[in-house]
Amino acid sequence: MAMLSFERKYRVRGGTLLGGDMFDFWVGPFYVGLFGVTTVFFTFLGTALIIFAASQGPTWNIWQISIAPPDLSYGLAFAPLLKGGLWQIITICATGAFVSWALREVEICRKLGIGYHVPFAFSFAILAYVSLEIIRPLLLGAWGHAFPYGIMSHLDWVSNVGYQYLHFHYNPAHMIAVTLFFTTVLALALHGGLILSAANPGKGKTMRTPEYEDTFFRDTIGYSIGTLGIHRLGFFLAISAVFWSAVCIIISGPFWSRGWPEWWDWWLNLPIWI
Ligand code: UQ1
Repeated sequence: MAMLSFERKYRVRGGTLLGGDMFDFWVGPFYVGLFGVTTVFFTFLGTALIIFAASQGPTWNIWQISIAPPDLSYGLAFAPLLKGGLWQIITICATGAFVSWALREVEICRKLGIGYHVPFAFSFAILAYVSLEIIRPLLLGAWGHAFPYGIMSHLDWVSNVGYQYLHFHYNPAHMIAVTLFFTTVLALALHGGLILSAANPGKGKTMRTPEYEDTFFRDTIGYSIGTLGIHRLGFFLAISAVFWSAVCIIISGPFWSRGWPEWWDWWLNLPIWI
């Protein structure tokens, strides 16, 4: 079905989670919904506050602008606006915008009668942000443990927090996360390559079918995961990478405060070495 007639057929009321029919409409190609309204609200307020916070800082150099969380001494309390309070409100706006976006995706899935896989996957991206900016600071007892909003400053934060644990690559959950990230890009490269190869057999030749794709992998490694399977694998690898990233940073501090190389002493301390 052509896209325009398909949209006419499916642009019907219903599927909303909250607000009933009140915001159940489209603006051009975009579905709005209550969560479209809240996304726009949090995004505009958050962006305006970022620009205002930057205006109160020492520079307009895009690389150097930084909006820092409150000092550790404020603990989990609200801080004055120019001493981390803006960072706190910006964080509320960012989380509100991300969650609104996910819920708007859910409403669109419900309208279309499709599964919730896209908002489910996106919720892992939200988890990554929330782990760093909310869950870990809460567990450590101060907003000052969160990262600052700045292009270079957030990179400095990552570097500093890494060195605080001496050598972050010895963090076992970090090892699992990195392995999953690399495996994700390997899977996407194989899949992208395979699809393009079947779609481009050469000038004047007809596109190849999935049997050709399966056969390529059966011939090379004796196994094909299948056309649906490769997408299940990609989905699993990608969300697992984010999940273990969240684990690796949340255990750093709240559950292990020494250097990560030292964590491996459990191996040397096994009673099997006599
Ligand atoms: C694969 O087996 C497959 O099925 C035909 C695909 O679908 C199009 C793929 O994209 C890829 C990459 C594979 C190979 C993957 C594994 C895990 C054997």
